[in-house]
Amino acid sequence: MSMAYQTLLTEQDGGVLIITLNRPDKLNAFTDGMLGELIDVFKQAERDASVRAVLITGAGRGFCPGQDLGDARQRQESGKGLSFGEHLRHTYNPLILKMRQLPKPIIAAINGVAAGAGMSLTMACDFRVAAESASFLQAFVRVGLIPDSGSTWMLPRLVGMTRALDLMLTGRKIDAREALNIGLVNQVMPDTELMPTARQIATEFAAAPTRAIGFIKRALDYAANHTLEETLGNEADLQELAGRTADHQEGIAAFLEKRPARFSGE
Ligand code: LHQ
Repeated sequence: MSMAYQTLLTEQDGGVLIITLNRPDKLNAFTDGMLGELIDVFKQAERDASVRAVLITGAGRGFCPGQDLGDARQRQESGKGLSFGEHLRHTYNPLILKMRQLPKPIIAAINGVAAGAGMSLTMACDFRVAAESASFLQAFVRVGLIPDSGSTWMLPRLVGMTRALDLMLTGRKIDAREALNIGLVNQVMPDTELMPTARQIATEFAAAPTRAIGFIKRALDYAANHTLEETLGNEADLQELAGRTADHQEGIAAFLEKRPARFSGE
């Protein structure tokens, strides 16, 4: 996959597409342009069968501090452009849905501060590795806003209501260790080891049975909003599909032949 973007760097390494948010002087704050490019790159990642995992990180010392507040104020002052509600419906909401519905794993390598919608972006990923110097804040309340971009859905599911309320109502910043302790991230690495570790994890995911991973994401999102009875039915439907994949055949063959499986993603 090769694409030229203004606010993102992209690189494909084997089956891993690496996306770097690239506005380092603003800690990679979201502009409309960046949000549009992110939606585009995730659409391309979905279409391109050679992409079997996505790794997302930030350039420079920040991961992403959420909406570019300079942009947001300009839009309000000019009286032009979309209202906040329309803005969310046209940009953040489709991006977050695209990520949750991408039938491939998304790994976040959180290299620095993740605030507001930048923190939401990390939570829309499937696996989070943080650098020791990373930090997280639900910055929204600090600027008189409510958590958006899926934060109200993801954060309590990841860390529970007590902690979600604490973080959302106070907007306090937590460090990577606290994020690990409350279950917000999977791993914390020394800063210099963040990218090598995240690339290794993404490479392993890219060699996994991709279709099963897509079905697992779908099954969990379905289960979050349905009854046990409905969820059991959905599991049966998705297992039917998983059972017909080449990777399932390969998994069984490899087990019986006592060798490592070579999954094709088919
Ligand atoms: C920034 C930003 C930023 C612009 C740092 N914008 N420049 C959705 C839809 C509709 C409307 C509104 O909102 C949303 C969703 C949201 O995301 S709302 C929440 C928006 N985010 C925030 O409120 C966080 C604002 N940033 C901060 O609180 C701090 O910058 C953090 C704690 C993230 C980092 O602090 P420091 O490490 O001390 O860095 P810094 O503050 O010095 O920032 C470095 C530069 O980045 C600086 O620029 P400058 O030109 O002065 O060097 C900041 O202005 C810029 N920057 N965040 N969101």
